Amino acid sequence: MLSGRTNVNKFLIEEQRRNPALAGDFSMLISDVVRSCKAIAQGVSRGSLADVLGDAGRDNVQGEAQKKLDVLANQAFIRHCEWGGHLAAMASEEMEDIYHIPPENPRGQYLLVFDPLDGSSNIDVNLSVGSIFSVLRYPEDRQGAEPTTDDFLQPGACQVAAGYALYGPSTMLVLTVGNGTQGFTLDRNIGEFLLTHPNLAISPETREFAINASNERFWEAPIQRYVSECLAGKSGVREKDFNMRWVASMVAEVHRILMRGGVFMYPRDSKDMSKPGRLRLMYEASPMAMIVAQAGGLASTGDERILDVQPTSLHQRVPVILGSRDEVERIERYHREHATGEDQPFSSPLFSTRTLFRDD
Ligand code: AFP
Repeated sequence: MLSGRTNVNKFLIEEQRRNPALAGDFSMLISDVVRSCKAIAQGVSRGSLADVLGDAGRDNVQGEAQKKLDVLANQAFIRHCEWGGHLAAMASEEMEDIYHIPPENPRGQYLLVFDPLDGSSNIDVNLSVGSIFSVLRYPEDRQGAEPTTDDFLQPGACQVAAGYALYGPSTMLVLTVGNGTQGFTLDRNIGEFLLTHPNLAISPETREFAINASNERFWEAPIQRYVSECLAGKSGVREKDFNMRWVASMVAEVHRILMRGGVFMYPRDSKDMSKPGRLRLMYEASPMAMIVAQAGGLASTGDERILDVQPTSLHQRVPVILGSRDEVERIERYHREHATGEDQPFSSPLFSTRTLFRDD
């Protein structure tokens, strides 16, 4: 039976008509990405039945153990997106260098960056995971030349589109092409993503935050201040009680924030000084920042907006604070106050330097 809902292809074609800057085969490129996500959803949902769980037996470029599904999901993106003629090159969390389109296929005007399976430590315990993607333009003056890593190093503000697929109780696709953020649900009966959550909007206020609290001792001071104020609840300066969540899958956390507000933090910490955060800029932080910003929220490192961060390498890490606007702005203020020393505890000279209360 026809549901009357817009499917993702119709949505894309209408967006492309509305915005002539979405040149060439833009809608067909996103359709290829969508097909990759459907294939991954199928593998994830079959789990043990398809023998896709467990370690692949090797590490990725980050030195993290690859899961079998990490590898399969990476292959799904390549297989579905390399032949259409819409891409100049691809890059992924699972590949050290950029992926060149095979010479037998035509090249297109876009670059695709993706995390094929984010939150993959959740796979073996059957919890939500997702795929994240970002579309950039292949610089015009480079058309025809062999793509290099430098072509990818564009700040998030240059993204043409960003999205994620969430493989949860239902499979959802959340997508922005720069005109709001839209949510689609996979109807498995007809194999299509249907628009179920048009124009998602993140409430500016929240009483919910998400952070891996086991890292507390390593957090930078502004985050320690923010979280301790949330934990103090009604009896503290915030004068309201907060709730906390941690799924350890960024896609699931961002999705919750799009649905009911909240703030997600993976801040800079001192656990490993060589890493300025855990999350990757180009295929985690930047696409999520665009999705969140298009839904009225904010994404920041604490010191600058994530969409403004100029990448210097493909697998660069970055601190991430995103979600409800008021909270992210507050955390940015705490960073500024820390930089100027304004957040130092107030110490009154009354009791230590004057003799008024001393027993001497
Ligand atoms: P994996 O994809 O390696 O499981 O990492 C997931 C992730 O990048 C992000 O999705 C989570 O928010 C974060 O890492 C979880 O980190 P912790 O392991 O510190 O909870």
